Amino acid sequence: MTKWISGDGSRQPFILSIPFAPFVQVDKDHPRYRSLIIREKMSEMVDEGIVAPAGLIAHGRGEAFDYLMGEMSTANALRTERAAVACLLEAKHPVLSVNGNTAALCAREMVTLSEIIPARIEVNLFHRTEERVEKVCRYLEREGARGVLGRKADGILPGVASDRAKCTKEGILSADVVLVPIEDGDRAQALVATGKQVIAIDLNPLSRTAQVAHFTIVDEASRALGNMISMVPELKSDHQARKALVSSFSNKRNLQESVALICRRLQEIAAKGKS
Ligand code: PTJ
Repeated sequence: MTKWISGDGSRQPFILSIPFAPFVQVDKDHPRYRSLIIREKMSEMVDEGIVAPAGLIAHGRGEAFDYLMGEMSTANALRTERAAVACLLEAKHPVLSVNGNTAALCAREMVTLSEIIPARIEVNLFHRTEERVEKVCRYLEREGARGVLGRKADGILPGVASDRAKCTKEGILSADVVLVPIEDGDRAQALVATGKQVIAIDLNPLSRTAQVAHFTIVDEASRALGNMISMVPELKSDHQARKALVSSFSNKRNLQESVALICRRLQEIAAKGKS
C-alpha cells in the first residue's frame, strides 16, 4: 500500500521503512513529519487489528495535549518518571498493562522495561476480543516479550462492567503496582479501588485516569518509557533514594504543575501573537 502525505504540494516523497508502515511516503521536511508518520502507523495498526478504531481518537486527544506541552518531556514529567521507576523497583509484584495503543506505539520499550525492573506484562484490552488479545500478545512476543499474560483471563477486576473487567490472577489481580499507559478512566479507578498503586501515563492531566492514579506521568508514552528505562540502572542500586522518591512524591502537586505549564505556554503564545 502506498500513501502520499505532502505538506507543501511539491509531492516529493520520502520513503520510510518502519514496521507496519513499510511504504509510507511523506515529505521529510513537513513540519508535522513525525506526527504524520505515527498516524500512518497507528491507522495501519487498526488494519492489523492491534489498535481499536477508538484508539485513533484516543491518540488524537493525546496529540493535542502533547502539542500544548511542547512535544517534549518536561522537568515535571521527568520527576514523576523517576518516582514511578522507584515505585516499580520497590514493588513486590509489579505488572505492566499493555493495550492496543501502547503495543503499537511502544512495544519494545514495554518489553525492555519489563526485563530490567523485572515486571510481568499483561495484555489488557478495553475493546476486548479474544482475537485482538492474541494479536497483541503475539506482537509483543515478536518484540521479545516472554511470559506474556492475558490470553487466559481467569480473574475479574471488581467494579468494571462486562468483558473489560477480565484480567489474570497471576498478573493484574495479584499485582501491588500496575503501570497503565493510555488507560481509560473506569479501569484506572477500579485498579485504585483494589488498593494497588497505579502509575498512569496520560498526556491529559485532566482525565479521570490522571486524576485517580497515584503517579501520573504527563508525557507521551514512548518518550516516557524511554526515559524510565534510562533511570532504572541508577535507582536499582539505591534503595534509600527509591524510598525517598516514593514517599516525597505528591501527585496533586504534579498535576497542578502540569496544568500550570499548559496555561503558561498558552499565555506565552498569546503574548507573542500580540507583539
Ligand atoms: O486497545 P484497547 O481496546 O484497550 O483500547 C485502548 C483505548 C486507548 C482506546 C482506551 O484505553 C481508551 O478509550 O482510552 P481513553 O479513555 O481515550 O484514554 C486515553 C488517554 O490517553 C487520553 O487521556 C489521551 O489523552 C491519552 N493518550 C493518548 N495517546 C497517548 C496518551 N497519553 C500518553 N501517550 C500517548 N501516546
